[in-house]
Amino acid sequence: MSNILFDPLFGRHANSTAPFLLLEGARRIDYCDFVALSAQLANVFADLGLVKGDRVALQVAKTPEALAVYAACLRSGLVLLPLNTAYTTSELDYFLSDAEPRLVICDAADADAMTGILNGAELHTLNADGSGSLSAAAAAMPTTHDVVDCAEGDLAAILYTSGTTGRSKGAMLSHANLLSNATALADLWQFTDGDVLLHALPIFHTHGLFVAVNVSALSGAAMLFHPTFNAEKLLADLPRATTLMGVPTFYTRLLSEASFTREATAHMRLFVSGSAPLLADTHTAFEARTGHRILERYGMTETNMNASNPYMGERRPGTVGFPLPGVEIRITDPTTGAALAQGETGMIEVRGPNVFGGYWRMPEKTAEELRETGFFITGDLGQIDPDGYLMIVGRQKDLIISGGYNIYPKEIEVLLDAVPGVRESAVFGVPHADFGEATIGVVVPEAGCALDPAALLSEITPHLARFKHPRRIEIVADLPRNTMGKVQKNVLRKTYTPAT
Ligand code: MCA
Ligand code: AMP
Repeated sequence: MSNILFDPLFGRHANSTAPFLLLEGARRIDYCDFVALSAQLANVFADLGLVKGDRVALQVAKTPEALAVYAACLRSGLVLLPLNTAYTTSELDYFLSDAEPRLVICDAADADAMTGILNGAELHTLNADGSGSLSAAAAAMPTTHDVVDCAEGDLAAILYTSGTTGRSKGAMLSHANLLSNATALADLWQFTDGDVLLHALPIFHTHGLFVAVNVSALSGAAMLFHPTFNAEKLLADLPRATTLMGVPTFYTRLLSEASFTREATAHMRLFVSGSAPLLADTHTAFEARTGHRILERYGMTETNMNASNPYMGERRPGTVGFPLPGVEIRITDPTTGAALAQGETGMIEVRGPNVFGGYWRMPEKTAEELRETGFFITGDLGQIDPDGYLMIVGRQKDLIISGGYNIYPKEIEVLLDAVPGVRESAVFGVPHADFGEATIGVVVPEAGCALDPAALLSEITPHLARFKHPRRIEIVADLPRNTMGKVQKNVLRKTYTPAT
């Protein structure tokens, strides 16, 4: 039997008493115990009749048990569908009806709401303290389980990423996608079993789940596993860590802590940033304060990580470094797709073993973004400097990134436009000191209609995860448009900057 992802990540540690998860209050879970828990969970899934290729939806707090569900899916050949805990029932309804999971796992407090949208799936509960029906069922199971054969193309996970024009798309990630990326990153960033990663990211996205967890497990490293990002708690654990991975908001928040000093970070080996642009100013301030240069890298849900600044060598602010080993990056004309010369600005396209297989049950969307040649059209605009460093200079896709979370304006505009009395709306991001970007909506009323921003917000927010809520809504007479009639969001951004 061989499972190309589970074996190197977890299987080979089945007898290891090295620590894997370091938790609050001196609690620790060793690799062997984690692997045993994954076997018990896999036995629960098998008992329910789940078979290779079935989907398992997971919307729960960050716990060791939740992470073990991921490992259990890998060893069973099941496809994990991790879901942001902030999603509302109407957001979840779409994901569950599209992905058709056989099993849904949620907090007991959400079980009633979830029951209404299960669509025939089984339901188990898993709470923030690790209790729930799933843990109870697992406890009664043997700690051995025959790992299911999984080859390169077998699906490991589906991660939803919102569409710029319509419905969310499920990015299908294979065992080989995840393994190749973890291998490249662990090697490039020189991870070893002596590392202790401070893990304060959520585990329902690529950064916290695949980059942080896979790189650590592949290297036999331990993780200080924090349920959420809390600067004070993070600082308290810093002396035990060797590495940290975060979104830029982590770093700006740490810089606002007086106790985050050169001395406090002297023992650290590596700080990695990604998921959103790290301002060159933050990079510089961080180095001035700590003496460390943050290593910025660039990735996407569809491609895992594409590029990274070097571990050895110059980490250049405002750039995301070089393509990862085995990954090709080219810059093309966004209209014609023709390759551009080095130094010219255009669409960033990516090809390599990291690139996903397509969108779940959306062949047309896949064909629009994934070329037959294997190049994925990222929607990010970039340029390669004379030394080969990739710079992301903008985004062609209409997207806001707030604190590392993606917000697709279209999703909010559709809701605003549906409110009676609204003629049209535009949603966009403006610079924000903490989250990088903050979401603002401008709304044009129908002739003769009086609209109230607060009332508009209360109409749309029940349908949207909290992080997608516009921080401000303005009522305007009309929207700025170019000669083609397209709304000029760049003009709106200028008008409404700063955010408050
Ligand atoms: C929380 N809020 C937010 C965000 N997070 N609003 C906008 N954007 C956000 N990112 C809401 C809260 O619900 C709260 O609402 C209010 O804003 C203030 O929250 P606060 O307590 O300040 O925030 P927090 O709970 O401390 O969270 C901030 C955070 C978190 C730690 C930066 O957002 C986070 O963990 N972000 C990481 C996201 C991530 O992992 N992205 C990777 C995606 P109220 O006013 O009701 O209290 S993977 C990816 O992008 C690719 C592949 C890549 O390259 O990595
Ligand atoms: P997601 O679809 O959530 O995986 O978000 C991927 C997007 O995040 C990319 O297409 C980029 O626009 C953005 N992104 C990720 N890392 C960086 C980075 N280091 N700098 C700028 N943008 C980034």
